[in-house]
Formats: sequence, structure tokens, C-alpha cells
Amino acid sequence: MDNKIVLITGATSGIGEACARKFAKEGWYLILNARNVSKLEKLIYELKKEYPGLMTYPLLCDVRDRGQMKAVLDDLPSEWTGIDLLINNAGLVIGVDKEFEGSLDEWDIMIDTNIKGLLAMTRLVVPGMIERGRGHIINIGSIAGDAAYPGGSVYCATKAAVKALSDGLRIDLVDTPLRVTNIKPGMVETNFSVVRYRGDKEAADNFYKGIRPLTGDDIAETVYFAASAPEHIQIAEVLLMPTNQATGTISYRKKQE
Ligand code: NDP
Ligand code: 8X3
Repeated sequence: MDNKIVLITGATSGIGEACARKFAKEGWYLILNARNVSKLEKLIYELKKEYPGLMTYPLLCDVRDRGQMKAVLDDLPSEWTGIDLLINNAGLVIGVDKEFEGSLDEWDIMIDTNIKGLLAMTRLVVPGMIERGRGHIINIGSIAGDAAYPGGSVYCATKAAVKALSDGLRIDLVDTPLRVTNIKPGMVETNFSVVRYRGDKEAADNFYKGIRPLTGDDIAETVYFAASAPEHIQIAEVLLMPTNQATGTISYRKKQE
């Protein structure tokens, strides 16, 4: 296929979905990973309606399931194997518990998704990129990886790991044409906070009250900027946040009436 191919993990919501829309608009072909078949079918239907020439390939798997991930990647038809860009986006936070009080099971889910899922996908996709002599890996890290904040220690640790894995991969690929980018957003209004507050939509909405958060589209624009930079430029990291956010813990919220 002549068009470039991007594989996006966690493509059915928020930042991943916004990336799918942006790259479709820019004429890329999409391998869209999701674990929920009906959400993925709906997204593909909408995308094809908006971009009639678009080619998509559904990559159904939970990124925590290494065996399933390998099987679906091994099954890629030959015209889809030439992946130009991997966006490791699937990720989540659950809870705001203290490190000595939270649930080990919920922490496993975060660690297995945000670290081990990203690592397994990288391990499976990057060798082909090296063989083809081209490729770019964009990891969705977070401002949370720069410093821990109250009630976020495990999530922050997973995003610090994403930074270390991005930096390590960049070092390991230094003698190749491949590029590695870590995009580190601050507050972005997606389904992320609903998951953080275990489905409590009101608590999630309150988190964004009085501040204008970033959107998935804002992040997708930044991801696309990094992906479309001239090949001799490697955008290593981007930290971006709302104008009224200064760090992971310091934000200004307008008083509500
Ligand atoms: P959303 O909850 O809106 O989207 C997360 C996506 O990841 C969903 O499509 C979800 O699928 C998918 N996903 C979660 N677990 C798995 C899994 N095991 N296998 C496959 N897919 C999975 O949140 P965001 O778009 O905000 O989050 C995307 C990334 O951005 C995450 O890595 C997050 O840590 C990061 N981030 C988010 C910020 C924010 O403020 N929103 C800020 C900084 C970083 P499903 O719908 O099936 O659950
Ligand atoms: C998400 C950003 O600061 O809400 O990674 O944890 S934050």
C-alpha cells in the first residue's frame, strides 16, 4: 500500500480515537486496536463514512494479553505488515488511593496495561520497522510521569516507566532511522477521569470544573506534528497542558458561581 500505516492502541475513546480521526483525515491507513468489538465497529463505520477512501484494519485484543496480541499481529495480511507508526496509547488510571491503602488488583491492571502492554506491543512491532529501515514509535506518557502526586503513585509510576522505556528505546535505536517520541499531556477531558473515579461521572466532571482542559484533538494534533516532522528531526518529548495548569499538582480553577 502506498499510504502510510499507523497502528493505534486503545483507539475507541479519547486520545486514541482523536488520533484515528486525525490520521484518517491526513490520508493514512489505520490499524485500530481495541478490546471492545462494538465500539470499534462503530468507530470504523463513522470513519469510513467521513473518509470514503480510507482503509482500516481492526486489531481486536486486550493489550494485557500478550498471546492474543501476538496472534492478531501474526494474522495481519501482508499488505498491512508495513507499519510506519506505532502509537502506544492504551492506558488508564483507577482510583485515587494512597499507596498503603489501594487495591493490588487495580494496580495490576494499570501496570499490565500502561507498562507491560506498551512494552509487548513495542517488542512485537519494532523488529519489522528495523528490518524495513523506517518507523516511528509514539508513546502516550503523561505529566504524571514527571512527579508523583497525592493518590496517584502507581499511575505516576507507570508513566515514569513510559518515560524510561521511551528513552531506553531511543538509545537502543540510535544507529537506525527509527524515531521515538514520548508525548506527555496534562489534563485532557476524555473518559479517563470517569475510569479514574470508577464510573462516577459527576466526580469526573468536577475535576474539570473552572478550567479549560485539553481535548483529545489537541493531543492528536501534537502527535501528528511529531509524526510528520522531517525525517532528520526526532521530537523526543512533548509536555503539554492547559494554560491554567502549571504542574501535575498546580492548576488554577475559576471560582464557580
Ligand atoms: P480514555 O479512557 O478515553 O481512553 C482509553 C483507551 O484505552 C480506551 O479506548 C480503552 O478501551 C483503551 N484501553 C484501556 N485498557 C486497554 C486494554 N487493556 N487493551 C486495549 N485497550 C485498552 O482515556 P484517554 O484517551 O485520556 O487515555 C489515553 C492515554 O492517554 C492513556 O495512556 C492515558 O494514561 C494517557 N493520558 C491521559 C490524560 C488525560 O488527562 N486524559 C493525560 C495524560 C495521559 P475501552 O474503551 O475498552 O476501555
Ligand atoms: C493524566 C494526567 O495529571 O490527570 O495522565 O494524571 S493527570
